Amino acid sequence: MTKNVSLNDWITEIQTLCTPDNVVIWNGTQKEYNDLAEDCVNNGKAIRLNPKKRPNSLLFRSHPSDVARVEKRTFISTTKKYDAGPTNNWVSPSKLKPIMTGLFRNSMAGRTMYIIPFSMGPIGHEFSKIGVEISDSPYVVLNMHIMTRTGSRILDMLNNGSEFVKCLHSVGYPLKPGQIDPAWPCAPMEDKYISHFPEDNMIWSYGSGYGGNALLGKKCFALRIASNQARNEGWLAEHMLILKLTDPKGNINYITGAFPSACGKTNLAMINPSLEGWKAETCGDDIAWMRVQNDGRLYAINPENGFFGVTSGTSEKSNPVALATVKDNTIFTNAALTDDMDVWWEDLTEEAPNHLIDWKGKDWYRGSDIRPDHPNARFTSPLTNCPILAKEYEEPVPISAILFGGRRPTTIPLIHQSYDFLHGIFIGSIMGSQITAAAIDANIGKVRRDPFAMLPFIGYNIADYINHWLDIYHQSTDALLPKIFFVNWFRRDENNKYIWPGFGENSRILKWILERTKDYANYKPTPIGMIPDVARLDLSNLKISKGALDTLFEVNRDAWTEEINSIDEYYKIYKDTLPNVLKNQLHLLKERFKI
Ligand code: SAT
Ligand code: MN
Repeated sequence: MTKNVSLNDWITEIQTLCTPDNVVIWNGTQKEYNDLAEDCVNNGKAIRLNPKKRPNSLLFRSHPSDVARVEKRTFISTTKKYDAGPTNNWVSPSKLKPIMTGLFRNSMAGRTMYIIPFSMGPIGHEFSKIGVEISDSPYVVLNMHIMTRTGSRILDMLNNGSEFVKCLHSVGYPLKPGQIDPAWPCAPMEDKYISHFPEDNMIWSYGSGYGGNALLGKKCFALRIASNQARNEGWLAEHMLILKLTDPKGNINYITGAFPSACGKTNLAMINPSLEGWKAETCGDDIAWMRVQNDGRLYAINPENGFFGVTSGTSEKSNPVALATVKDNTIFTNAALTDDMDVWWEDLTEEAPNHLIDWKGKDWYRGSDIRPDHPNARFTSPLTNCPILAKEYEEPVPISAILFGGRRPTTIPLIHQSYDFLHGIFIGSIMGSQITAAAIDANIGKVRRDPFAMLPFIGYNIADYINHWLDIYHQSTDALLPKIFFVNWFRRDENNKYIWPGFGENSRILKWILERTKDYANYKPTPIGMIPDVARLDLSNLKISKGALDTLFEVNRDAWTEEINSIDEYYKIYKDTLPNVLKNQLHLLKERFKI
């Protein structure tokens, strides 16, 4: 097997428990990838797309019940309930481990068990961490191959004794001899468990094959387990994109942005600036690992190696770079299939083709009142497919600004800046957003608080998480740390239409943000923070009415009185653990409004 004793012991333990038919160690070669992809096509698990249109690309269709993350079945399992905190589902390890051991027993019968060594972050980098995912899903293997650095290079590090996070995954669908395997095996909802054991650096995921439930390097490791490691080691694991911006004079700045799932992180990470002379390049679109370095600045690196983006809404207008990114070597999940064996999703073209095969494998005709693709359909593409990937994407980059944001139809202006870092922590803590299809939830569209866009991803007690941001603050000073902003591209008018054009036009706001990081005076103080002096905002060549601008930058006292009441109400989740920084900042906000 391997030369890592603890890895060998674990593999033997899991093999004995799950009783797979075969065991394969993933070496990470292109040939292995091609062979496994071909197997999936031959076994009816995947469809090969037209090689002339979409070379080396596959379409998978999930089971209709297994289409997104399942937050209700996601657990943080710590000895003490306090350590999971009020925002996580908690079950003690002594209760959860026996339940899940029972589920895992013989769960891989009739299947191949893959052992996937992987690195989150560039191989061997001081910011990086190693994991090993054991999975019985070829879909997971193919996706992990794209999303992480996998294979023998990591095995070499493990052979030299590297520590690793144990990531165990099964689709939860053992096969009896002769039983036919469905295209997308998975377990019923009540048997799905996405469990994290931070005290053991371990993840057990059972019953789902989809995205963040199953590609364990992503949300489970790089956010939930890594946020625990980050707390212990003094850094941050955040749900943030990383963007490089070069202004017309050639000045380079990097920003990060935290937005909940399916709120435009990928679009912002691949922005095509409308402002002349500005250049944007992508470092990451979903996760940032950040550390204060010796110069007192906060540096960020993308631990992933690929994009797992939402297809829905991706078009030449909204994100031409993403379209170029998915042109080949891509896995699509739950997109619709065209007659010429290519993929289609809502908004890809203005008009849908006449005929498609929908994500459930059924004929679909234009004019149908159901959509042909799933709203959480995804593409998996290597980072290196991105035509504007920054050359330094494998290096930590110093961050000038952190953006927080979400989908808020009312109340929150297009942009405001926090007065200082502590006020920024407060702004992160009160973030809210309309619920999207990225998680299975009946309340799509309803606004929920999603602090730091990390609500489903903080792997420990949220009060400690807020205090950890404070610890990071104490590692440096306001002058050197990134400036913190709150953006809302999603403000709507009385007819429920978006007011701000968004996408490339967001570069106008990014320009103001970078000016503010250099402290150019263009701002107006308001009780919630600093907003642009609209007269001096770069709105060149943009058609937008004065009324629209007034609404976009309005700080309405009545709406904010309601918002403050709702924050007071929301903060009750902390009970008596509400961190002082939040208490003080809420008090200051009320004072500024004279409430
Ligand atoms: O399915 S994932 O969790 O990987 C994507 C997302 O929800 O952001
Ligand atoms: Mn995400």
